[in-house]
Amino acid sequence: MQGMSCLFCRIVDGEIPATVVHETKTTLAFRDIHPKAPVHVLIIPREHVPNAVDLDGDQLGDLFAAAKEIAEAEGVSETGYRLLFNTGPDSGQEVFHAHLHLLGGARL
Ligand code: D5M
Repeated sequence: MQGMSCLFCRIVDGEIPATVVHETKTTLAFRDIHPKAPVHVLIIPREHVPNAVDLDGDQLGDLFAAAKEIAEAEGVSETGYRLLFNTGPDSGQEVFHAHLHLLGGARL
Protein backbone atom coordinates (compact mmCIF):
# COMPACT_ATOMS: atom_id res chain seq x y z
CA MET A 1 0.00 0.00 0.00
CA GLN A 2 1.24 3.48 -0.86
CA GLY A 3 -1.37 5.60 0.88
CA MET A 4 -3.90 8.18 -0.21
CA SER A 5 -2.09 9.20 -3.39
CA CYS A 6 -2.47 5.93 -5.27
CA LEU A 7 -5.87 5.49 -6.90
CA PHE A 8 -5.62 1.71 -7.15
CA CYS A 9 -4.42 1.35 -3.53
CA ARG A 10 -7.57 3.22 -2.57
CA ILE A 11 -9.65 0.76 -4.59
CA VAL A 12 -7.84 -2.13 -2.83
CA ASP A 13 -8.66 -0.49 0.51
CA GLY A 14 -12.33 -0.05 -0.47
CA GLU A 15 -12.11 3.76 -0.26
CA ILE A 16 -13.06 4.17 -3.93
CA PRO A 17 -15.78 1.98 -5.43
CA ALA A 18 -15.03 -0.37 -8.30
CA THR A 19 -16.86 -3.18 -10.03
CA VAL A 20 -14.82 -6.09 -8.72
CA VAL A 21 -15.02 -9.23 -10.84
CA HIS A 22 -12.35 -11.41 -9.20
CA GLU A 23 -10.17 -11.39 -6.11
CA THR A 24 -7.53 -13.51 -4.47
CA LYS A 25 -5.28 -13.02 -1.46
CA THR A 26 -2.75 -11.20 -3.63
CA THR A 27 -4.76 -9.75 -6.54
CA LEU A 28 -7.87 -7.70 -7.26
CA ALA A 29 -9.62 -7.34 -10.64
CA PHE A 30 -12.26 -4.77 -11.57
CA ARG A 31 -13.85 -3.31 -14.69
CA ASP A 32 -12.03 -0.43 -16.38
CA ILE A 33 -13.97 2.80 -15.92
CA HIS A 34 -13.31 3.73 -19.60
CA PRO A 35 -13.67 0.37 -21.37
CA LYS A 36 -11.88 -0.01 -24.72
CA ALA A 37 -13.65 -3.33 -25.47
CA PRO A 38 -16.85 -5.08 -24.39
CA VAL A 39 -14.78 -6.88 -21.75
CA HIS A 40 -12.10 -4.66 -20.19
CA VAL A 41 -10.84 -5.73 -16.79
CA LEU A 42 -7.83 -4.44 -14.86
CA ILE A 43 -5.97 -6.99 -12.75
CA ILE A 44 -3.71 -5.58 -10.05
CA PRO A 45 -1.50 -6.79 -7.22
CA ARG A 46 -2.94 -5.75 -3.85
CA GLU A 47 0.55 -4.59 -2.93
CA HIS A 48 1.63 -1.24 -4.35
CA VAL A 49 4.11 -1.81 -7.18
CA PRO A 50 4.45 1.16 -9.55
CA ASN A 51 5.23 -0.64 -12.81
CA ALA A 52 4.89 -4.07 -14.35
CA VAL A 53 8.67 -4.42 -14.64
CA ASP A 54 8.93 -4.07 -10.85
CA LEU A 55 6.74 -7.14 -10.26
CA ASP A 56 8.45 -10.31 -9.09
CA GLY A 57 7.81 -13.72 -10.61
CA ASP A 58 5.21 -14.73 -8.02
CA GLN A 59 3.27 -11.51 -8.54
CA LEU A 60 3.35 -11.92 -12.32
CA GLY A 61 2.22 -15.53 -11.98
CA ASP A 62 -0.68 -14.50 -9.74
CA LEU A 63 -1.83 -11.82 -12.22
CA PHE A 64 -1.73 -14.22 -15.18
CA ALA A 65 -3.48 -16.99 -13.24
CA ALA A 66 -6.23 -14.50 -12.38
CA ALA A 67 -6.43 -13.43 -16.03
CA LYS A 68 -7.06 -16.99 -17.13
CA GLU A 69 -9.90 -17.43 -14.62
CA ILE A 70 -11.44 -14.05 -15.50
CA ALA A 71 -11.33 -14.82 -19.24
CA GLU A 72 -13.23 -18.04 -18.56
CA ALA A 73 -15.78 -16.30 -16.32
CA GLU A 74 -16.27 -13.50 -18.88
CA GLY A 75 -16.76 -16.00 -21.72
CA VAL A 76 -13.78 -14.92 -23.82
CA SER A 77 -11.34 -17.76 -23.27
CA GLU A 78 -12.40 -19.48 -26.52
CA THR A 79 -12.73 -16.37 -28.70
CA GLY A 80 -9.49 -14.84 -27.46
CA TYR A 81 -8.45 -11.71 -25.69
CA ARG A 82 -5.57 -9.30 -25.27
CA LEU A 83 -3.38 -8.99 -22.17
CA LEU A 84 -1.19 -5.91 -21.87
CA PHE A 85 0.79 -3.76 -19.50
CA ASN A 86 1.44 -0.10 -20.23
CA THR A 87 4.82 0.78 -18.74
CA GLY A 88 6.08 4.35 -18.51
CA PRO A 89 5.02 7.68 -19.97
CA ASP A 90 5.46 6.86 -23.68
CA SER A 91 3.11 3.88 -23.32
CA GLY A 92 0.33 6.15 -22.10
CA GLN A 93 0.41 4.69 -18.58
CA GLU A 94 -1.85 6.84 -16.43
CA VAL A 95 -1.96 4.95 -13.15
CA PHE A 96 1.37 4.08 -11.53
CA HIS A 97 0.20 0.94 -9.74
CA ALA A 98 0.96 -2.02 -11.99
CA HIS A 99 -2.13 -3.34 -13.76
CA LEU A 100 -2.70 -6.00 -16.39
CA HIS A 101 -5.37 -5.04 -18.93
CA LEU A 102 -7.61 -7.89 -20.15
CA LEU A 103 -9.54 -6.87 -23.29
CA GLY A 104 -11.93 -9.02 -25.27
CA GLY A 105 -15.45 -9.63 -26.44
CA ALA A 106 -14.86 -8.19 -29.92
CA ARG A 107 -12.38 -8.44 -32.77
CA LEU A 108 -9.63 -6.08 -31.56
O1 D5M B 1 -4.59 2.48 -17.64
C1 D5M B 1 -5.25 3.02 -16.54
C2 D5M B 1 -6.68 2.60 -16.68
O2 D5M B 1 -7.33 2.82 -15.45
C3 D5M B 1 -7.45 3.39 -17.73
O3 D5M B 1 -7.88 2.50 -18.77
C4 D5M B 1 -8.66 3.95 -17.00
C5 D5M B 1 -8.67 3.13 -15.73
N1 D5M B 1 -9.22 3.78 -14.55
C6 D5M B 1 -8.90 5.00 -14.06
N2 D5M B 1 -9.59 5.24 -12.93
C7 D5M B 1 -10.35 4.14 -12.70
C8 D5M B 1 -11.29 3.77 -11.69
N3 D5M B 1 -11.58 4.59 -10.64
N4 D5M B 1 -11.89 2.57 -11.78
C9 D5M B 1 -11.62 1.75 -12.83
N5 D5M B 1 -10.74 2.03 -13.80
C10 D5M B 1 -10.12 3.21 -13.74
P1 D5M B 1 -3.10 2.84 -18.03
O4 D5M B 1 -2.51 1.53 -18.48
O5 D5M B 1 -2.42 3.42 -16.82
O6 D5M B 1 -3.22 3.83 -19.16
